[in-house]
Amino acid sequence: MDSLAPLPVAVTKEVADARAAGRGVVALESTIVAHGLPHPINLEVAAACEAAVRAAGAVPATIAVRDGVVRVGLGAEELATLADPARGVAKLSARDVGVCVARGGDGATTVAGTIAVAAALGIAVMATGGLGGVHRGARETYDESADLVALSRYPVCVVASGVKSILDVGATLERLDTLGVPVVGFRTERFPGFYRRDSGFALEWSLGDAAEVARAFGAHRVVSPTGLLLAHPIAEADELDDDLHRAGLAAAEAAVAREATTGKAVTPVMLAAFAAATGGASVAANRALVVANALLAGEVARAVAESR
Ligand code: PSU
Ligand code: MN
Repeated sequence: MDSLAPLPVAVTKEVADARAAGRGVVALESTIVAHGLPHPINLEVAAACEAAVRAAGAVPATIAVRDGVVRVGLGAEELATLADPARGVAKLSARDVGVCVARGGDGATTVAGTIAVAAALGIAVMATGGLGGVHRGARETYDESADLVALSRYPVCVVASGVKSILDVGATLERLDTLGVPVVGFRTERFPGFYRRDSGFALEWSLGDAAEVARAFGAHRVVSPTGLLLAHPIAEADELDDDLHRAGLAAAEAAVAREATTGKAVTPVMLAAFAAATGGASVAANRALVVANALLAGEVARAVAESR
């Protein structure tokens, strides 16, 4: 059985039963809860994502570290702790998980941290809102999310609404190409723009249903060790208005410049500034897209499980 042994791991009964029965499991990240969305909407979104995975007939496994234990599936108390801004839990990329466990700490996993754990456990599908990527100005700062390298390293199908639109989308797509990560649209030939349906970039591949995605990912895994990015656009009704989106982007960039933000804080600071500048409209869009991604991930996980 795939495991994280000898690390301390706590798997919920729901997830353990699903794995034993060969049912579909979807890994969910926890950084979006701890650092990506404001309190208390973050808690509501976490619950809605889990419900969406279940509605698709799969089982959600939200991943985090609590008291040095890797948690696969979270209870209400653990979620509340993560979601509480006063606790200021650590943001764990793949490189941070081991150190946090050894220190007995608490942390929320990013996409990178989540797929590192998921891959070790044999969980093949994960959902998030928008993948991290190459930041604007990376030519000077070298700021590129470890999500990209993690996707090139761990065989997990990540369902996301493209990458966050605060990023340099073109540069991110070039890096995914270099890293050998397939980028596949779900019922779209345009790379999604997170809060918007179209980032302005075309896709080479598009698939039409979950079974087709499961087949494509299964075939990909035979010839490559990388994960796959399934690009799922936000629903038309939930898209952020174009002018609001532009205002949000400007505010996000201004906030990072004003506060001279660097490192792990860049993305959370940008998302918070974006939310303030759009009067919370970006939070509503983020909620809608991540829940829709969780639902689709549940369908893909089911199809993957059925194909085994
Ligand atoms: N998607 C969202 N909101 C988020 C994130 C994704 O809709 O906050 C998080 C994920 O955890 C992702 C992280 O891995 O943002 C990227 O952070 P960074 O740019 O520091 O790698
Ligand atoms: Mn960064």
